[in-house]
Amino acid sequence: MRASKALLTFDVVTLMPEMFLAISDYGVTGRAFKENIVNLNLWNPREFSMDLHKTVDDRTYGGGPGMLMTADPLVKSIEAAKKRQDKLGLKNSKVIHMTPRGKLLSHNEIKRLLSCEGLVIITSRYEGIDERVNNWVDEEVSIGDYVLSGGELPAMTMMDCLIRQLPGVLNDDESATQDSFVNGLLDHSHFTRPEIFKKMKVPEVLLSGDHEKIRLWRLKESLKLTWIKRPDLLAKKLLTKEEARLLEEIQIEQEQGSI
Ligand code: 4F9
Repeated sequence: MRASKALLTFDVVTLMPEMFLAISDYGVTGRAFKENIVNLNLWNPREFSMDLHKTVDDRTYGGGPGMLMTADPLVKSIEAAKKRQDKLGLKNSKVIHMTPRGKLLSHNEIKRLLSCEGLVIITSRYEGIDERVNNWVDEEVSIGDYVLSGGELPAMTMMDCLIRQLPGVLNDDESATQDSFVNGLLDHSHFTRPEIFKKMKVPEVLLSGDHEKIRLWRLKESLKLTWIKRPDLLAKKLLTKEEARLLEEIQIEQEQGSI
């Protein structure tokens, strides 16, 4: 057990707290929670509902289909969660609502959020939340241009991204330093045993033991994959001299029809 304080504390507001077992009890993230590198507390607005039936939703003013999460149980949950984070003395704690209208999550956004020691994450169900709750929200985050059945999976997506960046979570073998997006490029392709699979061979250079040659091959692969699959990423990236030279090679090879 880790004696020192967690690096990141999540307080999640959700009507479906059991869903978060997916992140707290499994794999790399499960290990991080077990080792207390990260902490998770769950706040169910239903427990803050004042009426007999523990209502947390209602029809929208102005009519139309769908229900909204009402303000009072949500705000009570947020305030309880914030109070707990304040008591822990967490620096730069933020309240985030997972919503399709939020700022798109990216590796850069994840790096920015890593400056927070505490996050209160609101996950909504139904058609969303009463607009007035936004007076308690610091940031809105989206994981992509699509609508899900609720904000829980987006919250867990963001939490997983954050957790794997924290020191001590990944071991050397799992290191995130060479992941896709870290250097603004897609990861290169990978091969493992056997050396020949259904007549397909592993690229010779990877068996050469020449680390500099392998580094260059991988960088060129990264550039090639990014150029083919995600040219938008390349357009945003400042290339090093070496990268620019490799990209030129790739473009010439492509014109010659060898890619
Ligand atoms: C949240 C979708 C963040 C994408 C929340 C339904 C959502 C979402 N990114 N969809 N509730």
